[in-house]
Amino acid sequence: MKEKVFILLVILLLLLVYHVVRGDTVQAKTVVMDDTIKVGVYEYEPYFMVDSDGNMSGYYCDFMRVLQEQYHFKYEFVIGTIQEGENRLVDGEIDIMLGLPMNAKQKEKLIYSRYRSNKEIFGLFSNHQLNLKNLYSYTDLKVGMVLEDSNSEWVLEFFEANSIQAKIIYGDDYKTLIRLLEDNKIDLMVGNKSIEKKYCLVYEFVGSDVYIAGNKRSQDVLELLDHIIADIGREKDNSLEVLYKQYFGEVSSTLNQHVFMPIVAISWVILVICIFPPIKKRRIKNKIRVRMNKNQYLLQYQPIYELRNNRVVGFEGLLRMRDKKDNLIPPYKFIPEIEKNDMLYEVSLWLIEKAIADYRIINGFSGMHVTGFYLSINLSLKELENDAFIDKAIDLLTQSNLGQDKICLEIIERFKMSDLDNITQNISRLKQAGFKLAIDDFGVEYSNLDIFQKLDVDIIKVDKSFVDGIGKDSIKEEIVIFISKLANIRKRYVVLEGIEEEHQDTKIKELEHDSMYVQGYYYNRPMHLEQIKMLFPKQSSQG
Ligand code: G
Ligand code: MN
Repeated sequence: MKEKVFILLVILLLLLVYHVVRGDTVQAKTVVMDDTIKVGVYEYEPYFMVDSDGNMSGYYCDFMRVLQEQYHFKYEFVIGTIQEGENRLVDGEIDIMLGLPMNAKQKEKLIYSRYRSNKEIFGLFSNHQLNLKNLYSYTDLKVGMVLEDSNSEWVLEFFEANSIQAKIIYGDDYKTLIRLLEDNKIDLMVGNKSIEKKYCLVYEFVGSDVYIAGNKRSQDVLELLDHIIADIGREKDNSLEVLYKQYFGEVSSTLNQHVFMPIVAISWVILVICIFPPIKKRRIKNKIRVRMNKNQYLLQYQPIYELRNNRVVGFEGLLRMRDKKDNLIPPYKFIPEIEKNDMLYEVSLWLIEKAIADYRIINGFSGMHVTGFYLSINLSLKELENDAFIDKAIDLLTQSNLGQDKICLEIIERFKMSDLDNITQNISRLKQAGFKLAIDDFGVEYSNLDIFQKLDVDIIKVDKSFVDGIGKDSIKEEIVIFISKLANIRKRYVVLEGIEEEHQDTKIKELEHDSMYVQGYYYNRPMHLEQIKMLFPKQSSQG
């Protein structure tokens, strides 16, 4: 850690020296620019607006004009979303982009001007008279945000810090959010201060600085603009300052950057050491929330069969992710990120909601309404131990009116006996509310037969490692037989999972008893909802 700080300080010192030398030579250096500079902008009042006749106006229009008056160069605007602009910049289709925050996604491929174009004021707006206190009383507060907006992170952080429960609805742009607000589909939206005249400002934020960004090939363009801005800054009646005042009222301290350079540099050290890691975490959290919101996560389902009559009695929902190219990503590639960023809590709630919705769909397919038919999802022990999580899970099920025993929570058996007391109460609350409960991967690690007695669960899922031993390893096979018998006596169901071969199926059929279920690749791989519909068109409904 000490080394890191030392290296940073050296870099800083070099930066400062460079800066001083450069500052002295600004005037001496002249840059000749013949080509038209392509300037990326995005529509955002009052920075850049286009009316229905295609007339452009706003701060950035005037800003570029002021620069051009100082030093003649040719430029044209290329309009798009922030994301499009960033991509165009990386691909070299444009030379610079106005108003890009430092935390742009592809920032390694970009360079930034020394001049910060603005410090942004934005806020939470409503079309009702609301104040901050009102927000706490909402149980179902809906907040609109623009996807990929760097400001969203601050707002999410704000909600989290103030324990305000909010559901985030993402829109593609600010116009969409305003429409949602007008239609009362959202209670609040994140927006620029310019809409303050029309909507009630509930809370004001100061956003991140935005810069003029360039790519590796447009370094000379950025230098030119920096020089022009510095030149204007030296004039007595600084026309950029006048312009800024005209749009934003107060004087932007960012215009006289030279004075602030050491301060800026020191804040960078603080940022790198203390603030970046939490921001990164918040960004990942936000990304995970966007994925939930856009249904980029999904459940694939694997059938669970009742051995006695080959009926499907349920499905285990397995979490998958779809990437931008529509490929399915396996869980080991994305679940660690969810866990590391403490998002399993939210994702697990999302899973419950998803399973409830999917239950209604699958149960609508012919033959899928046998007695006891259920969907199960996996839950970690950490969530089971969390009382707040249990409250929310119960709320979701109760409000859905789905009924008893339709959703099963599979809990991975990784607990020691000492944990049991903590969780027995939560298990009984969940059961009372209508959840089925299963112990997953039973037999591994702290296997303890007392669990049969102590935990009031409905289903025991015997770990695949034992099932693999059927016909191969007599001890493992005996364990499977023993657990199955015990479960039968204790009136629990048993699921033998991970059955892959015919001989296992044959052997299991010899052991079979009334409450034995099976699951595995031998029967089916996990599948999408549509595949379920096609694979089981005529399963007879019994019971
Ligand atoms: O721990 P849990 O039982 O929830 O794990 C389920 C995982 O096992 C899923 O990822 C699922 O795809 C996988 N699975 C299900 N059936 C089989 C099987 O027959 N063989 C193997 N190797 N994996 C299986
Ligand atoms: Mn499972």
